Amino acid sequence: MINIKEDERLNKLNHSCAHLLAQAVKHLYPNAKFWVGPVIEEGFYYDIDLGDKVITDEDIPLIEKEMKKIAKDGKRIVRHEISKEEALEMFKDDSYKLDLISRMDENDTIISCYTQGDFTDLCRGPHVDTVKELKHFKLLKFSGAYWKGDSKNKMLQRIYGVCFDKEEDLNEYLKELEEAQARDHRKIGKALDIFTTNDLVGKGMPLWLPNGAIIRKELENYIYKKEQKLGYDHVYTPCVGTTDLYKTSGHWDHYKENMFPSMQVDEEEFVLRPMNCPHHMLIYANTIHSYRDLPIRIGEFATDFRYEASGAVKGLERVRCMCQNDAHLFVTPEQIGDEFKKVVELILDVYHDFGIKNYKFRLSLRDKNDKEKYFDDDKMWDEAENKLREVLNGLNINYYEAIGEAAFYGPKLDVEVKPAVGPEITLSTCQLDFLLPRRFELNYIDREGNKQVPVVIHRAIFGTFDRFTAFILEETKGALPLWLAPTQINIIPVNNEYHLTYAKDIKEKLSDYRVKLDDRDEKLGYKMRESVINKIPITLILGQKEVDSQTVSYRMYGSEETITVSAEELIQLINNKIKNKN
Ligand code: TSB
Ligand code: ZN
Repeated sequence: MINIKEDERLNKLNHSCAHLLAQAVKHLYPNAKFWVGPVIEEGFYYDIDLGDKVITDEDIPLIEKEMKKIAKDGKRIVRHEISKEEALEMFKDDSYKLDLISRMDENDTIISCYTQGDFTDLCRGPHVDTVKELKHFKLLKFSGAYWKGDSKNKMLQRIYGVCFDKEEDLNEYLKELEEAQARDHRKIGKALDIFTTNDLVGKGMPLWLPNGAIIRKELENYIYKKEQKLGYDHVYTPCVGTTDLYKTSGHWDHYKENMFPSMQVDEEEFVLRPMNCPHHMLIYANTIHSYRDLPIRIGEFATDFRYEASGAVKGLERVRCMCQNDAHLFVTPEQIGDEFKKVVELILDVYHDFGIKNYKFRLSLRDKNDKEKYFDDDKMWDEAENKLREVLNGLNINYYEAIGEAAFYGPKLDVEVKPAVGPEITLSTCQLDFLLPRRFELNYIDREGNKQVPVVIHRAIFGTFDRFTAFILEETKGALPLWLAPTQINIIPVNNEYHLTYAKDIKEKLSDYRVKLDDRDEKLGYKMRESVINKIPITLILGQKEVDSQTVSYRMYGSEETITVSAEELIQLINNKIKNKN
């Protein structure tokens, strides 16, 4: 889908449309006050204070109608430049605009405003010349949004929209948007009974339903096997730690705002862990190591808790309780390149198995000026960052660099993907760390018998099972490959009375797989349609013909063709498909 923000013309058009929205809202609700109305990837929005009024579905067409009316009126959009004093006077009754003016750069002595008819807004611009140009727009949705994104502040009304030059472009965009929304894992997750949420459990705390649990177990088995072959040792550790553990690691100083608050139990103070590294450091520290033992690869499917803003939590994609496919690799400095390379190769291997093609590698670096987030050791950072560049260049991997995206303990390689709805997210990650092993005073004995500090590579191939499942549901539109599908085979006897016994026999023969027998008293066509709606990979239709010839007739999801084979042939086909992951 087109990125409106990055297209110069569309950016300008959508920005102007945000003003048009504000003007229409002002006409309809004269007491409305306006915060900000930026252009975003999907179009624009405006955050509006409407007092106690909450926008409803009924308001949207009325606002759109008013927008059309103003646009037809065709007033010019005129830029004025005024001094800061004049701006303060002009907006003296508008606390939101005063806040914006007060936060402007000291050197910004000239402030620009844009006026269209009876409406003036503080704005840097640029804008289109006249509201007449705003012909093909649509208001898309609305929601509450805390002022400045802070839940302690007032809830404003956010209205989203999009604007194009041509009607065809708008229609095409709306169609794409509709398709993307149909792919949204929250929708699929609900339709296919994969997960649910409940306010009694809490925000960002999804409940995995039996179907979701099957997918998760399969993902666990899949990655566990890969990691076992690559020499990983899996462990189990508790999902809490004392605050002292996180003070030692540095999370307490650098990651506290992402953590749940601590709790006192007897004489100990605990936190729900946001990461598993400290536990794994202590597992390493449990034994004396020689250089000959390294690399040591400690893996865990580990539950973590993170404070994510309530407005940011999203289905399984951004949760507050998550399970990482985590591992920490303890290596000698000479082994960094090799181990890092193996992790990147594992990522590529897994993406190949899942058919994931659209992703970007991002080299996430520190922001040298942010001494609060990043520990202050330029030499260590430069060394780590250069090491990663070296490996990536050696692997011929295309990547882009992002300043300020590193973890507090080191630079990382992140894999970015685009979900159906919303901004890009990180799936896999591989991070280099010279800091934590020092803080935990880890060591190994080198060839000469001296103590050395190992380097740690943090890596998560799926990222979290939560986020990966969300992504895979969107990639496949819920039509999961046979090996992952919660129900793999659905058996439908054509006539329950006569064919059910045979259907039960066949079910018995397929007992190695996840099979359902639909013996409800419903019409064949209805049951077959439901099998498709539930995106079950294989549907068996067993009637008199199959009973007489001792065969099975099957339909693959997405195909209209019915094929008749023996049960043994079907089993062979199933096994092949599972083995090849297709
Ligand atoms: C890889 N200590 C490292 C670990 O060893 C770590 O925690 N890295 S992380 O912070 O980048 O998290 C790992 C992965 O978890 C991310 O790449 C991302 O895919 C996933 N993740 C992060 N936050 C969330 C969240 N709120 N919901 C779901 N998944 C998340
Ligand atoms: Zn880690």
